[in-house]
Amino acid sequence: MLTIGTAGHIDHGKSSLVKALTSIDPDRLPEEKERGMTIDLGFAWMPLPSGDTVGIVDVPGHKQFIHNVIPGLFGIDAVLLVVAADDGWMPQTEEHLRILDLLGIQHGIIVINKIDLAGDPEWVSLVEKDIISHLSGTSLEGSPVARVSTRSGAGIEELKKTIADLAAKLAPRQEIGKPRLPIDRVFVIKGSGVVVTGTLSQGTFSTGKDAFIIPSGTAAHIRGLESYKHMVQTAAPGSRVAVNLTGVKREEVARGDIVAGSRGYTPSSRTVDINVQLLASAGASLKSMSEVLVYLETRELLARVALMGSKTIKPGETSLAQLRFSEDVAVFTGERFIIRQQSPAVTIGGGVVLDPLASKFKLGEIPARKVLLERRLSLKLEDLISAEIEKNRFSETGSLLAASLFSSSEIAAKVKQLANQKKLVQAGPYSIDIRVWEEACGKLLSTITKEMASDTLKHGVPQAVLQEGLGFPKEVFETLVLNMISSGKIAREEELLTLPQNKPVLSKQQEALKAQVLGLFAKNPSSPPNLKELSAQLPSSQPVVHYMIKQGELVELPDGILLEAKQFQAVKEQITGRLKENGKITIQEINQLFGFSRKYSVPLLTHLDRIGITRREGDARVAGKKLIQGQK
Ligand SMILES: Nc1nc2c(ncn2[C@@H]2O[C@H](COP(=O)(O)OP(=O)(O)O)[C@@H](O)[C@H]2O)c(=O)[nH]1
Ligand SMILES: [Mg+2]
Repeated sequence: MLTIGTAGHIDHGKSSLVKALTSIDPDRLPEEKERGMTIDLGFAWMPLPSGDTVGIVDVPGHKQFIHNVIPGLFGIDAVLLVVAADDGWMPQTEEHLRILDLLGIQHGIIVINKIDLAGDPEWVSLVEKDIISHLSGTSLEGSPVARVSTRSGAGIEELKKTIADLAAKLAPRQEIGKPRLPIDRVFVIKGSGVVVTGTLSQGTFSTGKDAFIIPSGTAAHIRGLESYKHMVQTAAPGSRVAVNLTGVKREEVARGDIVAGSRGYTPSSRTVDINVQLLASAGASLKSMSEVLVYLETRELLARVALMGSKTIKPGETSLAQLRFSEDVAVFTGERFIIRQQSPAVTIGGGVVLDPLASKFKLGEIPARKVLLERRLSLKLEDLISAEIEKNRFSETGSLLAASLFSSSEIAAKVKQLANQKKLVQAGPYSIDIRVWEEACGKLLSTITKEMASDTLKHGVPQAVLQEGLGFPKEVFETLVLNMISSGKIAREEELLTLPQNKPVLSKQQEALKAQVLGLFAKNPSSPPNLKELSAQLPSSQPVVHYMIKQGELVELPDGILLEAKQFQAVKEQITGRLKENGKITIQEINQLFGFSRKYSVPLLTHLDRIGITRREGDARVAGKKLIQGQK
């Protein structure tokens, strides 16, 4: 579906032209009829020989109503730029052309109207020549020219054919699954309720579906859809639609709001990074932090323009900058906008949204920020993805560039391609910048290496500590770890990460400590030192003792009781033997056998119970599960 708009100076015959083409009078307001002038947007449509319908948005030409013109020109596929033959190029023709150029409207037909008043065709040719010179260097350069008179009807049929030819040439509107209807009118129909109108973009709407009003987030329901005076079940992108909404009140919606099919692709922010262009015709330089009126789709918003890296830009110059709004604004990357100054009220420039979810920049951040924004300038998906994940370090792939003019499947496919080309890494639901990934690999390895070197008895570094150090979510960290394990760079021991083939070794000093520890055990077989006593007697022996436990040279029992492994083994065997002989053993017997006090025998039996050698029965111990199984 296509929508075309009119543009041009007041009284040059835009509304008359729409009427001549469609037999619909776009001036619908009583005040418009009375004053004979378009004040607000008008709408009409005409059938094409192809069977399609083309919608027409008629804009006012008076400079006083330019705030109504811009919302009308947003979202059009092509324009009919009307110039009256008797008047020629006028200030509003110029301003409208500037706006069309800033919005990037590439297609149009130049309509020289009122040729009945021009007298001789020579004059019309002069007017045409002048128009062509004005179009030079703009998005409409090279557009076809039609000569008509809406009064006599001359040239109208030919113009209809030119429109049909243009429509056939234009690519159909993109369906990216992110339907949005920037509202240009709201009214109430008795018995139906709230109706909003606009040009549907980037997706389809269907009757019965849910919708959301952005920015308020109010949930609504699409009760009915009308396109070109026909009730439709589904409305296609690019078509003019009237949507009958339930669930919202009249005062909850206004021009400028957006009806969206989901909240998922309409994140909003108060700061939006842009590339801004100051028109050569702007009367003065643009100072950083100036307050301007921003026209975005059908919205009109006040914002400050924070220029990046310069205090002012001169007419004709462009700059990376940031729009700072006083409210949350939902926009898409790649969307164009217009800026006007408030007084005197003139269009001074426009630009394109590069990052709709920006944050206020600090002076020191400007150089790095500019690098990423310059990359976004191409508006190519690959560049946008790489700038986006470089900015965030990693992003959830599912919501990556949600607020952009690309479908989620296009984005997913491109992410996959970039991952195959090793330009980014996919880890679980996240996409990670390749440099961030490589840096993290390096940092992980160097942290582990450093920690291990600082203490040769260390078995590894806790994963949680390493994950926190990298600031990664669990899935990203886990993917990184698995990747490094499979490439043999690191190894995992339970919750610790270590170097492959890492064998804790004792230093000479520690070997000496170990000998001292063993000496204490040999000296006191019936009352060996526990953990606490060891660290009191041999300060700094703790890592050595833990190493010995881990190596199986010492056995740790409850309450910090320690036994030398070979002693424990002997004790275990003797108890096992007793149980086989007598069927049971008591604490008293154990104390007698080994010279232990309860301080040792109780933890010993607790441990043996735990490992299934013994089982408590009354005051005695009998054979445990493990022991019985071993006997069978
Ligand atoms: N003589 C003549 N007058 C025209 C023609 N087209 C429009 N007009 C008159 O020009 C005036 C302005 O037309 P309108 O369509 O309202 O202009 P708009 O402001 O551009 O929408 C009206 O009085 C029209 O009747 C034309 O082709 N020839
Ligand atoms: Mg008009």
